[in-house]
Amino acid sequence: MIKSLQNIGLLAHVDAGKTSITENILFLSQHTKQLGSVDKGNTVTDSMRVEKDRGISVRAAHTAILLNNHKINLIDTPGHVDLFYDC
Ligand SMILES: Nc1nc2c(ncn2[C@@H]2O[C@H](COP(=O)(O)OP(=O)(O)OP(=O)(O)O)[C@@H](O)[C@H]2O)c(=O)[nH]1
Ligand SMILES: [Mg+2]
Repeated sequence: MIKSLQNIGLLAHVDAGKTSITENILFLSQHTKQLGSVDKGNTVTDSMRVEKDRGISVRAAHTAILLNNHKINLIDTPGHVDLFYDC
């Protein structure tokens, strides 16, 4: 049974590390078996072809973790301002 639900949006300037920290949260909470890298194009939230090729987030991506029955939604947003307004 889920005890609580929190929604966390990661918002910061371009290349601040939003996608990298999301990837680390997933890995360190044991929701993924390998730590992906933006530079290798294998993160969970930069899943579009254009995101992998360019190493930038193009659209907001949702993922979630469950810790001791507390669910935390993570929204990894793009930092490029022209893309941010498309979220
Ligand atoms: N030195 C250093 N580089 C980092 C760190 N976190 C991320 N990077 C690098 O910074 C670059 C951008 O990281 P991202 O995680 O894509 O940053 P982002 O905020 O999601 O970028 P956008 O979504 O495009 O705005 C990549 O080359 C990462 O390897 C960090 O803690 N230290
Ligand atoms: Mg990103």
